[in-house]
Amino acid sequence: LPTSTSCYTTTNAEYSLNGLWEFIFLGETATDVLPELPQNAWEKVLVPSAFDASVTLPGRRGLACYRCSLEIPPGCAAQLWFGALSLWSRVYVDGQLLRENACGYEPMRVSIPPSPHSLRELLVLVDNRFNFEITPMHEPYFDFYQYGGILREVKLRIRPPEGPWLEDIRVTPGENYRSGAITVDILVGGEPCGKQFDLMVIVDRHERQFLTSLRARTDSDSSFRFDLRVPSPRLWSPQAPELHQLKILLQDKDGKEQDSRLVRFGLRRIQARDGRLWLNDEPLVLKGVNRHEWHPNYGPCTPPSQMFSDIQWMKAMGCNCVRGSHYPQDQRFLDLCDELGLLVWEENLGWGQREKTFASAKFVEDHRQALLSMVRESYNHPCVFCWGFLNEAGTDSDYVRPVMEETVALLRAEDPQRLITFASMYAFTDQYFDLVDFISVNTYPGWYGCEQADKPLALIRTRLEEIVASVDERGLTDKPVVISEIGAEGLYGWRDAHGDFFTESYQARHLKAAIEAVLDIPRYSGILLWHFSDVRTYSGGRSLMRPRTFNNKGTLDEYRRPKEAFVAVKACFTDTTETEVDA
Ligand code: ADA
Repeated sequence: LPTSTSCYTTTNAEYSLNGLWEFIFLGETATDVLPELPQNAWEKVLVPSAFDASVTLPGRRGLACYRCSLEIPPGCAAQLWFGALSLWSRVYVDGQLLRENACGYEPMRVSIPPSPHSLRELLVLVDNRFNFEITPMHEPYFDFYQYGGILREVKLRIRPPEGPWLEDIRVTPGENYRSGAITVDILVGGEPCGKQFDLMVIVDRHERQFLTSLRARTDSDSSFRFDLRVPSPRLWSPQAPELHQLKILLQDKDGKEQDSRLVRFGLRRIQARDGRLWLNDEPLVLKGVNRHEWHPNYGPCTPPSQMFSDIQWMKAMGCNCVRGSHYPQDQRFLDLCDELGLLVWEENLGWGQREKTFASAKFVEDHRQALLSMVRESYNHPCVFCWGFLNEAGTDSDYVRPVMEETVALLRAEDPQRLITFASMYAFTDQYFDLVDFISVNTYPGWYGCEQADKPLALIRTRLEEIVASVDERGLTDKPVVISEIGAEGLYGWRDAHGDFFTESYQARHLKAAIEAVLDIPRYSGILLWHFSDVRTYSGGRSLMRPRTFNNKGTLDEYRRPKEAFVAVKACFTDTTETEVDA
């Protein structure tokens, strides 16, 4: 556990800091300066977790402080890696402010400068209050509960006493990916250190190969690019999720290892062309769900066992894809999707932001930074097939144009191989469909606004036909179209002979109609249902549309108990006629 630090004695290693930390809830305290911290009243808290999903502070908002000690060999630099700190955070080591973050789900690296002392104090301030000036990314009107805390893993990377070290490695499948062609980009970090080092690689478990020598260095960061070939290539797909790995080593002239990193990757190609999606040159139809990382027992910090069973549920339902709505994904979830074979749409934090938010320079910068971090952390996961951004922003208007254009340019520059999209709520009036690789539409026919309709379910197919007709009328015939959200609320256990709104059977018939239409209309390349499981949201303005203050559009309820919808979706996605829940 991180509070017992005696194991942190070797250099060039990575340690998990998950475990019990010291914690204090400071409530209304201001965040502008490091507050005076009491000597007593510290409790133990498990990291990762959300303090406002805990037994003692459910639903509380305010400032909280987390503390643990680190042992870093004297003179060594180190790096902290945070999976997610939400909503706002500051990281201090030995009282020195090292980093502030306001993006919530942004994975973050923080460099710790060397010190002559080995015992160091790590202090993390976290605030989950909404304050537009400080956290313009977050708004209380989002349709999912936003929690506070150290929500994901924390790691400590000890650097070698002197540079260089391996900062980042990106593996990109090449044009000839089928024959194992990859491009490897290596970023070497660290202060100059006079000596010579060799960069070596081991592909899968083959012989160690020499890549290049690093001369005595005068700068602090250098990048290198190599074209390599995987000797016995196997393609990655959801049906056959084959993975390869490479180990990059930095060694000195006597062969002594200075640093090393193992990277897993997959050989696959994803494309959007001729109005269709293609995976490994075969047509791809997305069948999937949107998924919030959430469970009543853990809030937004689901453990790997829960992630694993969520993936089992999705696969049992016949899904080949999941949209990680609406923020970057936990790296452990992506690892599982790599291995178990589930395509992932990863997107940055966003929900319905409008003019006020786009006018904030801080928002624009935070958004840019969050995109860079998301791509950097998730680059090597073959399961991630596209980058999404800013769910349901004001894309029928002009004021979003600079951010939309910059976002697409940034993602294209950072990653030449993945597709780019955003989920739009403006099927007929969106102004930005031409920017992206495939068009994604969130639409709720047969639910919102259909109260007066005689046959609300009949609206579904009509709307879905109108959407693709409108896209094609605008001359976007080469762009694949995906329904990125569609659904209706079904309250678990609410079975009623009338089969009206909110019953399990209405929801099941609704999703069946939607899936059948999408799979039948050739212009569609897939459907992502809203939603995987029921999820907590806010009361506020939506209370009367959100029984229990939950978004109840899950095919499973929040405890993963299947509704009738699950059976219906499974039958449509797997083309079977099973009526029993047998997953
Ligand atoms: C939107 C939004 C989702 C959810 C959904 C709903 O399209 O993107 O996060 O709020 O609507 O249930 O209304």
